[in-house]
Amino acid sequence: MLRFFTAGESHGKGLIAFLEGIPAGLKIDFEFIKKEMKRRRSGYGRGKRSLSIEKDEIEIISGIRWGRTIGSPISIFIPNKDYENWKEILSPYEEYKNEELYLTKPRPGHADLAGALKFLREDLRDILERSSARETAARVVAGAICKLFLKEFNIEILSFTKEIGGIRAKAFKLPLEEIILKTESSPLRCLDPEAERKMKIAIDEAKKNGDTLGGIFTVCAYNVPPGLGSNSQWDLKIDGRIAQAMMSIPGVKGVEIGRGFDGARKKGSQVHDPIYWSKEKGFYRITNNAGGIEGGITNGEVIIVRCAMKPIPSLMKPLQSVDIKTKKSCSAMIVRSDVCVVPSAGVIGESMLAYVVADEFIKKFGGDSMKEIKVNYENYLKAIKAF
Ligand code: EPS
Repeated sequence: MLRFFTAGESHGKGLIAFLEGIPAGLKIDFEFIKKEMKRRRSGYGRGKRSLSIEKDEIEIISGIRWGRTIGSPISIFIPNKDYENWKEILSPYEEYKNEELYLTKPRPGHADLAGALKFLREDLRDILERSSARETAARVVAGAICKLFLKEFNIEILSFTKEIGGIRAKAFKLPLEEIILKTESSPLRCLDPEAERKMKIAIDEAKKNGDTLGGIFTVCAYNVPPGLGSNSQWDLKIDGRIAQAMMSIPGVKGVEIGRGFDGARKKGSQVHDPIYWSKEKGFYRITNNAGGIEGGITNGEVIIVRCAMKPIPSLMKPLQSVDIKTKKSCSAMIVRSDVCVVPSAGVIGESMLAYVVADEFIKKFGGDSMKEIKVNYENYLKAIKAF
């Protein structure tokens, strides 16, 4: 079983990613991790901090020796470069406490007020520091290791931007390599250049108006074997686990798998994917409306997940709010932020999907070492072939 946690405040000393359960002997490609961190930090619509302040260099604390995992918990530290400017505000020591710095004007749509009520905190900073999407840097470092693990079994995960500010990209049927090539050279990680041009204009417009934009991103996992997840109990269904993982990404308000909500408007005969068999391929489908999952179990087709992200709640032209100290009506606080983070959210979605698929893979094929898990996996593939 894989376990994955993060810790750290947005402007604190740094973030920690903790990953336990990756088998021993996995080769760690540090360049790959570096690239993944950069992919998350970049994108048109990002603000000053992620583009020019943070570097997301990683420091391995444990679990990796001489380039390979050793089976012990992996912990990784990501220092926050911006901490230099926040040392006193984020200090753990009481002598730095300063009530004049309290933030008391919650942003509608942010965790500010709900969190202040939950933890009974008078300074909204105690809430917003942890609910900031800066935390997702730690998810991506853990996700990169899960991806490296999955690559050993030829499983690849990618994402692309489907929609920003209501502008929808055309659908393309492209091979895996081409999707990767096109998204990696696009500032919005979008496959449709015409839609991307309009999305960029919409982002510029939102920025000019002190506003923000949300959108939709798609995450896919290729070459996943059939049989991950289970139909036998509600909390073992892999689609349920994926939905929870995706919904945990800051700003995500909707998740669909395969045809999702659109399938609800169609007849059964139009939605379900007919089954075929050939000696070379085994069981296969021509369509994939199920998004690679049937009955909470992977069916061997590509896993397709689509996530809806609301616009960022930190507005330069703030909405109506109430001061939690005075209870007087006010405008919500204004804080430095991004305008649109949908392309980054796609990369974070890849990490979350990589974590769930790697966890299910390890559960099914077991093993404390890569050698052991590879033998178990080969045996399962043979059993499926002979079925
Ligand atoms: C974020 C607000 C911005 C972003 C940050 C997430 O930070 P700040 O308030 O310091 O300007 O830059 O994202 C990152 C730093 C990052 O690496 O993703 C927020 O409130 O969610």
